[in-house]
Amino acid sequence: MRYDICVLGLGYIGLPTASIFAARRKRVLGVDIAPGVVETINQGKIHIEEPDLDVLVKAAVQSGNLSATTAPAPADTYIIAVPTPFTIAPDGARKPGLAHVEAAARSLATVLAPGELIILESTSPVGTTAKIKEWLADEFHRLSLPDISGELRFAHCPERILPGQMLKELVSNDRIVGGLTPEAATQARELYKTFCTAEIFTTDAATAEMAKLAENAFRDVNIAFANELSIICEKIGVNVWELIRLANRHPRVKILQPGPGVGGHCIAVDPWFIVDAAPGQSRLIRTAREVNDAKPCHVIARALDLARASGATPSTPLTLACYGLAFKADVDDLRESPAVGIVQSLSQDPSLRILAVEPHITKLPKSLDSAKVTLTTMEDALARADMHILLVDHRPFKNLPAPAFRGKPILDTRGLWQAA
Ligand code: SAJ
Repeated sequence: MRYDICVLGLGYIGLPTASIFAARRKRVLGVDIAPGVVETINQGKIHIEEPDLDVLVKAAVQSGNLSATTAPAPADTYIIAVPTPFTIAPDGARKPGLAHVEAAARSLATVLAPGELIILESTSPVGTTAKIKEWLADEFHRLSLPDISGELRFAHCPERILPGQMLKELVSNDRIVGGLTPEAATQARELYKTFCTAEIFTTDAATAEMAKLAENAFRDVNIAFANELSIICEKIGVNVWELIRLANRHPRVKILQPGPGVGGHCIAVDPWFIVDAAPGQSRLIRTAREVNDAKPCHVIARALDLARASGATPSTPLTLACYGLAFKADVDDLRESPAVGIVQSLSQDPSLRILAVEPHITKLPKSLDSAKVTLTTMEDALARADMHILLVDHRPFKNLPAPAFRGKPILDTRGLWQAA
C-alpha cells in the first residue's frame, strides 16, 4: 500500500503527530527501530504517558489509518521525529548528536521517488535540513542508486508542543515551516493545515531551525534568572516566592519559577546547539545553561546541611522523603530529570535512607534501584519520614496542610509548600 505519510520515530513527538494525521484520514505508516514499540502501537496501545494519547492511538489503529513497522515504505511525505541529544567531547564541549537523524534519513534512500517531501521535525542545529539532502545524495551514491536528491523537497517544521498538553498544542500552536526551497515550505504548510488550526508561517530552513533553538534558549535563560534569584534570596534571607509574586505585578515583568534544575531533553539540550555553532558569541546562553545545571548541586548541599542540622549521622540515619522524580510537573517522564540525579546523590549519603514518592511510576528507574531508595506512597512518606524535600510540583503534592509534615524539616524547591 502507498502511504500519505511515513513518520520515522514514534516517541513523544512522532506518535502524537502520526496519530493526529491518521485521525484526519491520512494513511500513516509509523516507523520505529524498537520492535517492542511497534508491537505495542499495532495493538492500539501506547508506550508513553500523555493525556488522551491512548484514546487517539487506539482509534487511529482501529480505523486502519495508522500502522507501525520497523522500516520505511513509500509515501508522499516522510516526517523525521527522532531524538537529537548532545554528546560530550573530550574537552567538555557539548556537540549535537545527529546520528539518529542521519540514520533515519539514509534509511529512506531505497524508498524515495522524485517530488516527495521530507520534513525534519526533530529540534536540530542550523544546517541539518540541508545535511539530510547531502546524506541522501551520499547514500544514493553508496547504494549505486540514481541520485534524485535534487528532485526531492526538504523542509524543517520544528515541533513546539509541551509535554502534558501535547494534543491540545499540536492543534492550536502556531507553527513555523522552513523549506530548503519555497516550494518545499508551501507543500509542508499545506500538509500541517490538515490538523493545525493556528497560523503556519513559512520561511527558509535555517531560520526555522534557529527559531526553535532560540525559543528553548529563551526559556532556559529565563529559568536561569529565576534559579539564580532563588540562590541570591536564600543568601540574603528573602522569600523568593513572595518576591517573584510581587515583582510579577509589574506590567512588564514575568519572572519564571525557580526549581531544582532544568530537565527534559529539550530546554537542557537545545541551547548547546547554539553555543556549539557560535561559542564566542553565546556567553549569556552558555552561562544560563551552567546556572541551571548547577542548581541540583545546590539543592543536594542544602538537603545535606538540613539533614546534619537535624541530627543525621551514619549511626543514626534519618529517613528523607523525596517528592517527585519526573523532569517536571504532572508527567511520567524521568529522562534527564534533575530530581532523579538529586535523589541518587542523596542516596549515597550513609546518614540518609530515602523514600521516593512518584505517583506516575510503579518501578524505580535503574539508577535508583538500590537498597537505599524505596518507592512509596505520599501517605506512607508523610507518616514515616524525618525530613521532606519537594522536587516536582505534581498536582497531588499541592495544598498539603502544614500538620501533614508533623513539624519535620522541609526543603521546598518548587514553592508549593513555602510560598508566601
Ligand atoms: N522549569 C522551571 N521553572 C519554570 C519552568 C520550567 O524550573 O518556570 C523547568 C521544568 O521543571 C523542567 C524544565 O524547566 O525541568 C523544562 O520544562 P518546560 O515546561 O519549560 O519545557 P519542556 O522541556 O517540557 O518543553 C519545552 C517547550 N519550549 C518552550 O516552552 C519554549 C515546548 O514548547 C517545546 O516543544 C519543548 O521544549 C521541545 O520539545 O523542544
